[in-house]
Amino acid sequence: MKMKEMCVLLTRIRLQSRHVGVKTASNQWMNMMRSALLCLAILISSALPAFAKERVYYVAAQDVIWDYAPSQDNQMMGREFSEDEQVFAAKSASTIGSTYKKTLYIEYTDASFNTVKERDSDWAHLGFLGPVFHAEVGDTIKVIFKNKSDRPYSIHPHGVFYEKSSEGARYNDGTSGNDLLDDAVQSGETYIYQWEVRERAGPGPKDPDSIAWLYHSHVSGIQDPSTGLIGAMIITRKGAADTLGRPRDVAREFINVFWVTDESLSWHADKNAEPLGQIEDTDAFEEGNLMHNINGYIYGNIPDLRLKEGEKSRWYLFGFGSEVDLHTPHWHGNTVLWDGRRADTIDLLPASHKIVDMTPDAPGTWMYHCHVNDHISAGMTALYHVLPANE
Ligand SMILES: [Cu+2]
Repeated sequence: MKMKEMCVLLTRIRLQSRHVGVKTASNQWMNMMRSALLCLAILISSALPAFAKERVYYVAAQDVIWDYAPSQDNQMMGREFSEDEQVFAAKSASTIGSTYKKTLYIEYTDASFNTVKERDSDWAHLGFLGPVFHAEVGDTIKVIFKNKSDRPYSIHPHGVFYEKSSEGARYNDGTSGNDLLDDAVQSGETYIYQWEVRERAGPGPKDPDSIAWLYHSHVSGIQDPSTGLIGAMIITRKGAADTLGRPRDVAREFINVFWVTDESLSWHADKNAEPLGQIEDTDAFEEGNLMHNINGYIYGNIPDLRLKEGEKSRWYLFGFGSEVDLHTPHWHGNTVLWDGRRADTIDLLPASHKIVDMTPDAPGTWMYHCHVNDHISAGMTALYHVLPANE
């Protein structure tokens, strides 16, 4: 029954009670007033939109030691690294191996920045990416950013609406004063970024119920992300989110950034090369710094890409980097829907995204890799696991 119809019915019931003849005039008047107030309350509450939320995240830029291949072997093939693979994954007189000093966006539980917020297994696959900011159209995202590293960094978001004081990038835009504070947050300082999640940041007419955008440091738009300061946020269509801002129409979400991260562009490049001393083979050294990764993992080391047969999952796919970064993620065993079309391979370019849905019908452990030849051999490979529906 519609709200207006309910009000009419309520008023009718009250009016009919006048003819019963057992109530006094003042009682009847009170009942009619109560009905009117009740109707007014129902009408107002049905006209108001769901309360927009402020989504608050505590994020630090922090130096860490990152391992692109914690298992120290080729997980996708189930064997030790071959000689060619060792260029990227093993330490030698001319190659650094899989372990680098990096600076990452690390999520904390509160403004004291004492306790790191642990990731559950659903999000372990994020690897070196920063935390996911979930929000629904109409919300505001507020990031309290503390720079715990020793260089100035920022957070520049894609997609969402920001004033100049929350853009996180410095260039010749004619701004001054407080509008420059967000551009480069100095070592030890804290800054609050605030972004409006307007309709234009949410899914378009042909998008699924949620889409994703990158965010990254932009003091240097090249060196900062190469050092590790990059992450993604997920925006859900208005009315389609749960209380945490996540899309209700999918059981699992995955964010994958396909990227040949050039560790020679990291602010820590010299420090990382220090233990090698005088480098014998500079070609091997430069090649070995090109980490062909998904979320900071090579050769099948990305963990917990798990989903269930018959359950709908959403994959937010990004490219990043330079002219070598044309990537074609490909799933064995199952297919995906993109833009209303069926596919098992998707094409990506640097900082572009595509969002696809997969409802797997084939249980098992499957290959998932970039289909560019050179990228397969250099380690841009993974395994994803489809658990049987009855398990
Ligand atoms: Cu690729």
